[in-house]
Amino acid sequence: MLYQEEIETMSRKKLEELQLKRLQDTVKRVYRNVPFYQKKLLEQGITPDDVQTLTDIKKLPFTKKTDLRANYPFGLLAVSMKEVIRIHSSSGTSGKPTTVAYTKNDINHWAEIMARCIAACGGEPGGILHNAYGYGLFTGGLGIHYGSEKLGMATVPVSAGNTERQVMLIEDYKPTVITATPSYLLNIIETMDKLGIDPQNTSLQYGILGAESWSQEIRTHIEERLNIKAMDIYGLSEVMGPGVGIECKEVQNGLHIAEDHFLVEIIDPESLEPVPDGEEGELVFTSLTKEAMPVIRYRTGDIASIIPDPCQCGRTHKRISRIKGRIDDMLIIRGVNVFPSEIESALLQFEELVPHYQLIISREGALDKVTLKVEINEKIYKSINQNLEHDKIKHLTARIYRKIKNSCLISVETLVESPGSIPRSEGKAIRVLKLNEKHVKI
Ligand code: DLL
Repeated sequence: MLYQEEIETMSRKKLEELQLKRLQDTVKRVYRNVPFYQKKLLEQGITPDDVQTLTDIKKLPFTKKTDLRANYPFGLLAVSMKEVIRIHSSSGTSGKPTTVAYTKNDINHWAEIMARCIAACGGEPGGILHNAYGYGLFTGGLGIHYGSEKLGMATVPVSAGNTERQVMLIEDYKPTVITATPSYLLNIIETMDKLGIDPQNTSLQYGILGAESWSQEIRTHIEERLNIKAMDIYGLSEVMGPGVGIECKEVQNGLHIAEDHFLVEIIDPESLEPVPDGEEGELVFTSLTKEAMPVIRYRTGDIASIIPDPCQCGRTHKRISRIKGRIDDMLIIRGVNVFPSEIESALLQFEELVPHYQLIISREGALDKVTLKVEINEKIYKSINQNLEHDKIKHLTARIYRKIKNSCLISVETLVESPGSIPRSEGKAIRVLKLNEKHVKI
């Protein structure tokens, strides 16, 4: 269903006219109201009048997460605090969190964008949506919530955690749509198994999953286990929250960017030049309608590419590929670059394993060392009499090692563990554990 058909299928020409007008307004607003941006623009010898076409975006400075931290908490506000009606915050791996703020219009736009995302994924007015994203400072819970209500769905604000209760509510309320991180949904499926409930036979039809990177293989696994269609949703607090990009249920290939609200660029993270469509690079967003905390050319640290072909669903907004991972999460092992999602894809091919794993990065002299922890399923565990020294396990370990070496070109020490030994996620899974880094979670 198209929630805002006119906008979602707008011709490129009209869309670009709208984007230019909104870009010009945004640049004027930050130049006038945010000393940080005024200084940056002046340093580059630019005034808002220099933005005459969309390609003039290239003249504008980039914004990074460190800029948000340096201006913590409210230094980048473009409105007075009296106009702010919501504050969210995102966790980071070090130092202060980043804080974002919203005016009433910002919240309304976000709800509208999220409503069309949910509609693009099969949600309909009158249906029931089970929202298992965390509520709180994280943008997931409330972001989805407002969109779901706006669309007219009965929204169950269950939040993350208390997984047995989640299963009971799914059984009792019979929602058609579930929203959660993919790793938490895996946890919910596992809990259904434990409770003797058949995941194939719930009322669920669609999943809207994101907030962390997940491979196509995990998607297939979730779709088969739950007998649903699972769509990818992308977003980040600094730019808005969930809804910046959404897959459509018709095609399930690439995420449509809400281009009436965000200008998307993909750049080479080294040269900072745009890369051609179809090539991978770092996603950069400029907000076009945000009032409280607009961002200019925000470098997300996320790797994706533009899918140049028009989408068969009829939406004209550009699509990006699913996110390969964050630049910070890329492992560089003896000169080879690997994303955890690539290791995940390789692991999902082993029927003996459950889809949970952890990569532990430690230092060995000057080099990074990776240990991969995986978990066998109950059936195999029973068949080897719970003896992890069994030859079957040695053989499995060697096969996993070889598979990763062949498909990812790196050697990882592989540890096969008993069922349940890897911590289950209730939000964003911590798949990569860097032993020398402090992880600050809020
Ligand atoms: O995770 C917003 C969100 C909530 C998106 C619910 C989707 C659903 P942050 O906590 O600020 O915001 O984290 C943003 O999470 O830069 C990506 O690295 C990662 N991320 C978000 N969605 C995806 C996705 C929310 N679909 C950071 N695939 C982003 C891969 C994702 N990574």
